[in-house]
Amino acid sequence: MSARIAAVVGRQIWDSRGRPTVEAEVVLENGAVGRAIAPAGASRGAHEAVDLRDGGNAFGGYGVNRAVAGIAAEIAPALLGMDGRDQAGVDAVLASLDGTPNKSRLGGNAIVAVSMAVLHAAAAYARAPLWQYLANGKSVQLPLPEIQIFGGGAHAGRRTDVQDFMVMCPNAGSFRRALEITDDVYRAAGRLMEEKGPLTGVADEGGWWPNFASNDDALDMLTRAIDASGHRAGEDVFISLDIAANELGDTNGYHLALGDHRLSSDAWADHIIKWAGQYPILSIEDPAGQDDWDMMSKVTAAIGDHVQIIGDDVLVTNAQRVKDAAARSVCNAALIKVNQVGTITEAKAALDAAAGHQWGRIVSARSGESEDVTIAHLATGWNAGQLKVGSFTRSERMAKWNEMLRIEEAMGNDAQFAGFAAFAPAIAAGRA
Ligand code: 2PG
Ligand code: MG
Repeated sequence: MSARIAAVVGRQIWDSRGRPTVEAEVVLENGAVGRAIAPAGASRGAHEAVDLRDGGNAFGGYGVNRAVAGIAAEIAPALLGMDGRDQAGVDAVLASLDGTPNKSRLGGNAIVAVSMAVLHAAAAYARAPLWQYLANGKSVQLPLPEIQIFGGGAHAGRRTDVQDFMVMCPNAGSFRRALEITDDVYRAAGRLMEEKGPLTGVADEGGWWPNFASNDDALDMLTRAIDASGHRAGEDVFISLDIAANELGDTNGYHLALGDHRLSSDAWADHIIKWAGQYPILSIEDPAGQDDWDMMSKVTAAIGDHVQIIGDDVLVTNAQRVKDAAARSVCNAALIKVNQVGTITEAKAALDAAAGHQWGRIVSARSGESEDVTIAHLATGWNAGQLKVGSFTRSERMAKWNEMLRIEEAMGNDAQFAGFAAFAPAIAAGRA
């Protein structure tokens, strides 16, 4: 039976924030089915693909009925009869059908759900797990997880300026062990937060709510939590930050709400460089606003030989921006979020561009998520080396970590944990 696309269905379901989102289901002629759910960001770059929302009063304006209607009226008729294994062909049709540079007409949410569902259907047709279908016979490594302990920024009412306080365990030796160590740190952090009081729950991605007087306090607490967990800071467990500085300013300077500091771009760069010397920091995402490339280059030049500097809002999973940023040594790693650009093919192109410059590659979830585990398979099958999902609580996050455990088990004796090999060569050589 053929792999031709026989049906494409969209529906409105609900995400981890209780907001509507798009689910797409694709059926091939032989009966193979693929299904995927669009995630949604809160701290978004200006150059990202745009979700189509209904607006108005219902569901806070977040409804996706128009996006779902577009799947039925335009996307399904255009894809019917195409070969479901022709991901590039399908994605090209989706992009040209939309016709806008940012997928705003049919909606990045509709397009990404369909693009990912087609990929799942093709893997089902090949009767292979998605990661294996993507690996296509090449040997791939299990990604190094980057896991949130405190969630701040736009995910926690801007309670801290820095958005994600995370940990990484590159010496863990296996994915399973990395999760076990992280669990020790997460629980130790909870105990310390409770002692300090008041413990006020969790942020959007499930990390502890950041009740701190300053960003430095949060870094101190995270370092203490690592020590209290019985693991060694800077050996077993490293700190990784997503500053998401786009939310704090840009070339004209940055505003830290904690303490009401205003800093020039240069002073903010110095501040971050100082943090990297004071704390066991291995990775820093978006130290600069999306257009402040000079500042980010300054940080990369100062510490990029031993600290991973990741572009997220700065690069928006766009292959051309990755190439431009590489030409100016803006960073040494790229965050890869399929819904930032809209299709699997375009996200893969950004990943390949980053790999071409020997950058680190981190496949990432969004702050609005669901039970969809596609990113676990992309991080593994694309041999990205790193995976960022959010915290170590709440099932929309745990679903991805648990899927990684199944993948690790399926690999059996061939399982290889990326560890320091997941970083740009200078960092890998210096730290390993
Ligand atoms: C990020 C993500 C995930 P959001 O900035 O990297 O933490 O957040 O999905 O809100 O853009
Ligand atoms: Mg980010």
